[in-house]
Amino acid sequence: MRRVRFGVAVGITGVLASTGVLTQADPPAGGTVCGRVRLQGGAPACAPIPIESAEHRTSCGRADVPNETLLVSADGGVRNAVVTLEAKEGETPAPAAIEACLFDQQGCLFLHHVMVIPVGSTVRFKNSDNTAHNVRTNSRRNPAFNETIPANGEITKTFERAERIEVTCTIHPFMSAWLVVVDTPYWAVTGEDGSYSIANVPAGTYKIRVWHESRDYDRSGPGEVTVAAGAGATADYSLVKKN
Ligand SMILES: [Cu+2]
Repeated sequence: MRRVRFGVAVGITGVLASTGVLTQADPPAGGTVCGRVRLQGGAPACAPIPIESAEHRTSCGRADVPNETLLVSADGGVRNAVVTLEAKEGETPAPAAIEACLFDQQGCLFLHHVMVIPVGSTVRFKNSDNTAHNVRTNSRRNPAFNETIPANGEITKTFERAERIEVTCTIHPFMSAWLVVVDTPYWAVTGEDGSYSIANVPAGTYKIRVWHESRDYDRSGPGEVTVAAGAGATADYSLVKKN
């Protein structure tokens, strides 16, 4: 498996994560898959999450934290949805692992609410606060852990299997985030407006999946996408409230 140093796999596509640091031959001419993930109907009010403990309010320096479980732009774009492509026929190429992805805690928040990493990647779970945090992974396919990270400390873990992992801090119950481990090089995380783009995808037909942490919504949109060399393909999705 190829390894990439110093990649930052956050809020960008897997292809971009490795751009500029690989020394292999240029990838085959490919196309781009792009689109938006939008919420159907009105966005629910997501009030900040109050910090109940006076001790935590003092150590965190705040009275509440933003509720990041469903971030929706003014025109309905859904942030932090994960879009992945898998080859429909034949093997999907193995993604390049990334060393030292930074999963930081600042201001009693996980700095990135959703992070995508390719399988085999190593993550630095860092605590940039002056108060202790904890990292607990509710994982099944990768070894689960539950470790305290002292103020300004960090721990390093490697994730070898594809899995969507909820990450929490057992000290501060209002802290949660997601680490999404993917076994494809073709992925993206939607931005603030719900848009995504996956570039340099070799021509072919792919299964396309959209994941968002909310369990209250179904995804509506295409299940596959066909990419032509040098061309763009659009795949838009809606999150539809379950009955
Ligand atoms: Cu914490």
